[in-house]
Amino acid sequence: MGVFDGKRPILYLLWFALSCLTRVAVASNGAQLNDKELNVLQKRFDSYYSNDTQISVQGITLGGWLVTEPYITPSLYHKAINMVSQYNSTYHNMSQIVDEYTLCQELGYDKAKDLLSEHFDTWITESDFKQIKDDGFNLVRIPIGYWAWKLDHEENLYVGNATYEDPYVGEGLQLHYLNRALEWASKYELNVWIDLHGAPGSQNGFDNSGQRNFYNKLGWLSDMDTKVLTLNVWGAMFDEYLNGGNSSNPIVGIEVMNEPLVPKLNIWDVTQVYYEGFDMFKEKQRKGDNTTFIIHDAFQSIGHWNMELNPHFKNVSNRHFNLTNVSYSAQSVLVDHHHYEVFTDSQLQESQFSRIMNIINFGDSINKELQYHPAVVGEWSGAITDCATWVNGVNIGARYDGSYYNTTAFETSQPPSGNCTSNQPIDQWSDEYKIAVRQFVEAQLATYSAKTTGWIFWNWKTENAPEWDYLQLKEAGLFPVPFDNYTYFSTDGSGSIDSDFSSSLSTLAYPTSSGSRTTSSTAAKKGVASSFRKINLQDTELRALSGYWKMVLYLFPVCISLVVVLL
Ligand SMILES: *[C@@H]1O[C@H](CO)[C@@H](O)[C@H](O)[C@H]1NC(C)=O
Ligand SMILES: *[C@@H]1O[C@H](CO)[C@@H](O)[C@H](O)[C@H]1NC(C)=O
Ligand SMILES: *[C@@H]1O[C@H](CO)[C@@H](O)[C@H](O)[C@H]1NC(C)=O
Ligand SMILES: *[C@@H]1O[C@H](CO)[C@@H](O)[C@H](O)[C@H]1NC(C)=O
Ligand SMILES: *[C@@H]1O[C@H](CO)[C@@H](O)[C@H](O)[C@H]1NC(C)=O
Ligand SMILES: *[C@@H]1O[C@H](CO)[C@@H](O)[C@H](O)[C@H]1NC(C)=O
Ligand SMILES: *[C@@H]1O[C@H](CO)[C@@H](O)[C@H](O)[C@H]1NC(C)=O
Ligand SMILES: *[C@@H]1O[C@H](CO)[C@@H](O)[C@H](O)[C@H]1NC(C)=O
Ligand SMILES: *[C@@H]1O[C@H](CO)[C@@H](O)[C@H](O)[C@H]1NC(C)=O
Ligand SMILES: *[C@@H]1O[C@H](CO)[C@@H](O)[C@H](O)[C@H]1NC(C)=O
Ligand SMILES: *[C@@H]1O[C@H](CO)[C@@H](O)[C@H](O)[C@H]1NC(C)=O
Ligand SMILES: CC(=O)N[C@H]1CO[C@H](CO)[C@@H](O)[C@@H]1O
Repeated sequence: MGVFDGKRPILYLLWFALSCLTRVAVASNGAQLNDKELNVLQKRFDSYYSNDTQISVQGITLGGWLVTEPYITPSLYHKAINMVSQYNSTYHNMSQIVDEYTLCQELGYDKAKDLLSEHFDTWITESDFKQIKDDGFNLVRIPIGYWAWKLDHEENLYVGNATYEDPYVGEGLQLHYLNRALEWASKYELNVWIDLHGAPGSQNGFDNSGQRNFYNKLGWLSDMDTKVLTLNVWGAMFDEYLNGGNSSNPIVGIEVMNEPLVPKLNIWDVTQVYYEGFDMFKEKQRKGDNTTFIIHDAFQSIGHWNMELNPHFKNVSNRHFNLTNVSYSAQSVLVDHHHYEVFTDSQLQESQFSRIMNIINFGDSINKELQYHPAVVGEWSGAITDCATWVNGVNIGARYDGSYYNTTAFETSQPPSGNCTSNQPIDQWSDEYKIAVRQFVEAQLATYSAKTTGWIFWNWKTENAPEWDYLQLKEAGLFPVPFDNYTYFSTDGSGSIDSDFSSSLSTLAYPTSSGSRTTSSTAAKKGVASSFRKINLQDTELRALSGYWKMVLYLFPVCISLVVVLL
């Protein structure tokens, strides 16, 4: 999860233009949708629903497990503080343990290993996988840090005979749990997408990379050591997880780096290492293996990666790497976009209507990208504020109430948006807030299901950050069960549609041509079907899958057909 939603100039421009328009056209700036706004949105969503077989990733992330995050499991961090203060009487200040790096550093290897082992053992178990399956998800994204591939902490020895010094616990500990997770995923017929969430030196400075670094230069790719180690770790991942490994391997995709933060990193460096990783990936991937190479968009605008890693645009790839001898299609690469609405002041001040319109426009722009690469919204949440305790970091406050600016060196000229309440348990939220969150979740589900290769919610669970917590949201009735059982944006035409809308509102409801999906629906089915026939799933796998759509889902390249249609 990113602590800021990147620089997407085009999107913001779009958002800005749109929110200006909408504020003029729909006279409401409130936290709640008025009837007119609801109608506009319902109309828009109606154009999404059709009898198309829904072919999309419906995923969930197991964040805060193999890479810990203070806001997901604050108790782990409180325990660490207590442990340190027990043997160090001068330690009574939380400021030194703010991420997994400092947790390991302060505790020392053995104590950190004990604490983390207990966490790995208990935070996610087989029953989570069973429930993920029962709840209808078809994919699990599992974040892991590069330090899992540390071989010997005394020698600072890593895979590929690299030496790199850091305090992290590794030596195969996380891999043991990952392998167990893969067995559970196989047992419950869930696909897995592995996500390298932490890079040597940190690729973004967010605490979820293992190492928080708000103010200084990032370490990743700043020297050859971090790059060599990254390539070694990728090599180990590809050796282990490509080519089916063995019959029970449920891995359908490997995301080589989560949220590399450009412009704090150089875009050219990131692109270059993506190419080197891809070349290695293809070198190690045997014929017949369909595992997808996944890149995060590095906070670049939608469309930025269209021509990269795309065999139809060799003029673009040649600037970085000659893939002349590599056989691949544009569909071998999937682009992962993350989207949150809470990490800038301007996002926090949006009305509910413009927040949802923003999602709709985001979906439309990703849709245009699908003719180049499949694209998933690989992180999103129910959050409409950044109030969850520690979501911006240990001892860091929220932008929403201004406390962020009291606890960091960042400044703002904006007055606070409001007072935080969503850091409280859901039963203490106002009805208005609950409605806003449920609508926001529905809007994202509807949009990402119809307009993208699919979605992955962040996160499966947390201790006390309910807006980011699927299980708590579901329990409180703020996440649809099943996923398309909408309360506010109904799929059956029973929504409160007023057919007599003013033309300005209709334009708003249909800012782009609405035809592409509906007109192509029959063709889409044909495309999927014919591409599916070409994909000879092994018999065992076929038996393991129940519905037609699930079979299709099993393979990411499903978008091939969508793309064929769109072209
Ligand atoms: C889907 O198809 C069924 C039967 O063909 C039809 O009754 C129903 O109205 C259709 N729904 C939509 C949203 O088109
Ligand atoms: C105890 O904590 C203090 C303050 O955090 C630190 O400076 C010191 O190095 C620690 N001592 C030991 C033995 O870890
Ligand atoms: C904790 O330590 C930091 C610096 O290490 C210091 O800025 C802060 O004031 C301390 N807080 C308390 C409560 O002692
Ligand atoms: C690993 O690296 C060390 C020095 O860094 C070297 O002495 C050793 O021969 C290397 N081992 C292998 C198997 O390459
Ligand atoms: C198959 O692969 C999984 C995941 O890598 C591993 O846990 C399991 O032990 C392997 N099984 C065999 C028989 O090698
Ligand atoms: C590569 O070629 C495409 C058209 O084939 C063009 O749109 C694009 O601008 C070119 N890019 C570069 C970097 O030359
Ligand atoms: C591609 O393969 C050929 C034959 O093996 C080799 O001569 C050539 O150098 C390779 N090209 C690149 C860019 O690796
Ligand atoms: C932030 O600091 C300002 C100035 O000291 C203070 O007025 C305000 O109450 C603080 N806000 C929060 C949320 O702590
Ligand atoms: C926060 O609450 C206080 C006290 O109820 C109130 O005076 C203030 O206006 C509120 N701030 C915002 C931004 O809503
Ligand atoms: C849809 O959700 C409602 C509550 O919002 C629930 O009563 C109903 O049973 C759900 N439908 C299905 C098919 O589960
Ligand atoms: C990968 O897809 C191809 C068709 O695109 C299919 O022939 C092959 O069996 C698939 N491999 C696996 C392991 O499913
Ligand atoms: C990075 C690199 O070496 N690019 C070269 C790839 O091949 C083309 C010609 O096919 C050269 O123009 C590039 O410089």
